[in-house]
Amino acid sequence: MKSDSFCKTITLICGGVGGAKLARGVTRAYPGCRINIITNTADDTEFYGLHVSPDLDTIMYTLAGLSGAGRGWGINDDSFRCLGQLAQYGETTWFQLGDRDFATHILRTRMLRAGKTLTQVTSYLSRKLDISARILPMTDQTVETFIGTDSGTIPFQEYFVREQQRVNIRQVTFKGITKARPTMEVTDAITSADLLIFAPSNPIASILPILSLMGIKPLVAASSAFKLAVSPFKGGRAISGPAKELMEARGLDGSSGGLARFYAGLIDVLLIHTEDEGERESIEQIGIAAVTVETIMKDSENSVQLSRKIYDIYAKWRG
Ligand code: FO1
Repeated sequence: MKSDSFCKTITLICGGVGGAKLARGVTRAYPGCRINIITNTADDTEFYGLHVSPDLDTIMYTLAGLSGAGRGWGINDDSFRCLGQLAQYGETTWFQLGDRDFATHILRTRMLRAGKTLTQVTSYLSRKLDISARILPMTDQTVETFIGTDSGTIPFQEYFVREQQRVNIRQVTFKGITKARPTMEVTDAITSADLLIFAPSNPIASILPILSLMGIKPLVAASSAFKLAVSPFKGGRAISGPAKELMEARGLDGSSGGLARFYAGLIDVLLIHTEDEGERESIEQIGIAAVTVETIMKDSENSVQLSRKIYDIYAKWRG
């Protein structure tokens, strides 16, 4: 599909795995458009003194063709010899950093220490990986997600990876969110968008940190772009990951209906799975049009099909 007179800039707002799948479809379906991918960084962390940005890396590796199948994170067929050696030295190694993946974190950390911003580092790495879409960290400042559990508060990666999401969630907080500012690149990507897409990422862990940055919600609400979100729920359950549990921890129903309340005032259309047809009425009462489609992206072809469907809905809306 080529760029046309009314869709020049597409901006995707996303986290890691669900975001990467849709980003892959959007970049293939709209090769002539300018594509911005605003990415969550609130689950960034440090291991062995290195800055790890899981969501930025998942998007980067997927668009570079280094990842996409299997686990959904890291580089396909990576080896883990460095991690094995760290284990022999008695280090904790529950976070699986592959050998090739280490290269990204080493370079990123060196550039950050030399005074580059995360936006500049991401742009540099993307260029080296021949990625044409602009991958934009939501902020250049530090925001950290913490999960309050029955036995204390832990950083997000400890909850997600070390504890395998098996703990009871009482609270989700974003340390640093009130001080952090979206970058100029991020605000430009929102104001210049013709089509603004919220990916089927975890609404609380991935989308909420972006929406919570100062000025972002009003900017999205006021944007003249066509605004659409893809639901990560199917039949009242999350397609993958702890989206339902985290929504409930924030007092929202973990379903497409709950998601419509989450996006109230921010989007025109919510794409829901065909199994969620029964939720249409409650979504439309909120003032959001619901469209049922196959939202599951098992492979690259599904991602392209979903992206084309989004375009068709947008084109119809534009008239
Ligand atoms: N997720 C896991 O479930 N287990 C891992 O060991 C793991 C390692 C990892 C290494 C680098 C990276 O960029 C991501 C990694 N992830 C891993 C994924 C990541 O922790 C989560 O998918 C996101 O934080 C949730 O968006």
